[in-house]
Amino acid sequence: MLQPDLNAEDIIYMRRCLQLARNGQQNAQPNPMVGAVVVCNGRIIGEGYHVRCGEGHAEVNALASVKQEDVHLLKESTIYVSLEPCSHYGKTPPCADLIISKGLKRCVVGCVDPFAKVQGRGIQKLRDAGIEVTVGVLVDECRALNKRFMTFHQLKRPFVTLKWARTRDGVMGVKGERLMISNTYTQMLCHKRRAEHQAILVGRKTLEEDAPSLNVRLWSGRHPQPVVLGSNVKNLPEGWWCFQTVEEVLNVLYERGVQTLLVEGGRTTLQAFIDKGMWDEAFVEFGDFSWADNADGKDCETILVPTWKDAERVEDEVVMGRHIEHWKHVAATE
Ligand code: AOF
Ligand code: ZN
Repeated sequence: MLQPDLNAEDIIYMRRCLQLARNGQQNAQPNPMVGAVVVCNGRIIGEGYHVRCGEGHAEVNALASVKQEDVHLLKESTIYVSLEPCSHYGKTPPCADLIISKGLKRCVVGCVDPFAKVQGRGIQKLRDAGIEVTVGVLVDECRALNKRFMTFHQLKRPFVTLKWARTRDGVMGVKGERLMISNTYTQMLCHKRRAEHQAILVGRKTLEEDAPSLNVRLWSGRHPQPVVLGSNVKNLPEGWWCFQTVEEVLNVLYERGVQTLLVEGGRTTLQAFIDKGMWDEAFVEFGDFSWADNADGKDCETILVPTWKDAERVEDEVVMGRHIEHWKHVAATE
């Protein structure tokens, strides 16, 4: 979306907003990461970001950071925000009202807030109050930063991340054996990944055979809600949720406000999400050995990696020499 009045200065300050917003990565969720910058005649007089869900929004923090001696400049200033200022009373009052009451001259917005209670109403409020509003500066980057939040509100389902580990020859498991592919470091990464999701899911077979705890032990952070997919689940651990189908999982998680779901397997479960097209990104860890070289002539039944289409390789992560491929679903919202 190219705007006629898009200028180089707007891009520079919006970049700063994005940089500030990322500081909220750990604690802003399930709220979006948002950054704001107040600028007067080429000088930044205030900056802020949304630190923690439940606390002040980016605009509130940016305006609060303006020094007493600069307050009189607000009437000539522009406020840059990576997400549309809110128009609703949530845990905090509307940012659009605050911007209006402070008398700012102009507001530059990165992208529209897809949250049903906002969706353009913040921008409208500002315009109705006579503030000049520019929308869509670095729009793709602003949306990508909060891709999980965007997916949740636009597609009305959680953002789904798939994760598995494989040997060089494409084996992700062996029947009746515990095949260890990850090492100490990639296990830590896996726990970090868990802490970044609100819910985590495995299939019935994985629950019964591996009895995983699915919590965060090797990293610090919140434990995701454990979920199992499958019918006739025996001995559901306390506090776990159980659903029969992919659709039911996604619908109920959406209704319960769960924005992110990490699917850790096994193969049948991963394949079920892939076949329905219900995934957004995937992390595939490559072990440092081939099953065939290590099988010692044993006649075991191997479980091969899922098969997929519409998957696009994005970038690799390398953790202590281990390769982790990062893929995204091309139909995913971004
Ligand atoms: C903004 N600036 O920095 C953020 C916004 O419960 P609340 O009051 O915190 O409101 C949460 C909603 O506000 C969230 O779903 C999203 O629509 C918007 N987030 N808005 O103006 C911000 N973080
Ligand atoms: Zn707000």
